[in-house]
Amino acid sequence: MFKGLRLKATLAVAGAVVLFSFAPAQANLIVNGDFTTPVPFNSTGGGWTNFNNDGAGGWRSSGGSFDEHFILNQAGQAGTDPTIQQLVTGLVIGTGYVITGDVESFASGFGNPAALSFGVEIGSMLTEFTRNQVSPGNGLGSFSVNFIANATSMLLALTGERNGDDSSYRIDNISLVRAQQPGPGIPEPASLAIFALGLAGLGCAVRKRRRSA
Ligand SMILES: [Ca+2]
Ligand SMILES: [Ca+2]
Ligand SMILES: [Ca+2]
Repeated sequence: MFKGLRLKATLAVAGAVVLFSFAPAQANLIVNGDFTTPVPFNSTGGGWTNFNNDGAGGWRSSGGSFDEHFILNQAGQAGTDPTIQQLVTGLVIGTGYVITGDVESFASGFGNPAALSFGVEIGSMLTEFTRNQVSPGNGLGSFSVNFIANATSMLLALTGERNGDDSSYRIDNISLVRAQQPGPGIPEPASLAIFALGLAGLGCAVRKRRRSA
């Protein structure tokens, strides 16, 4: 009996390994998302275009929690925001994607941690975050934005100091990948639950019929 149990457990583990190994690794569509290649100041290079940064902003070889990264800073200018952007190509229209990145507050004495000062814009879809959300306690944090592609090429723009606030950010490890979808033939948890409910209902119906017979 114990042998049978052990065999069942082994088969279950093997099954899980097979399922996970079928999940394909999603390719990052961002060029130089880890900023290993330098990005020239307020110019285009290393996959990115950046503008509205002051001398305290721009590409850095190290600093804070990061190795090579980028600082969004413009001394709190009200009318403009420090920006870095990249045209993402190879998107499939109607497909879901997720944008993620690491964020850390830079010069945390400036700005309001509760203001919407960090922006992630893909095409015309803008998501704004507060410093409290992306860099809790001014420490190392992250952001995540989901979207559905409405064009094969879309402009991704990351901005700091939004809405007149002076909060500035170090950013690194920017990624844009296809959102994970359940593989073919693997039922979603929701449909499994509906199936289980259906079975239970069938059981009740059979029992009722037996009782009334
Ligand atoms: Ca880096
Ligand atoms: Ca600004
Ligand atoms: Ca600033």
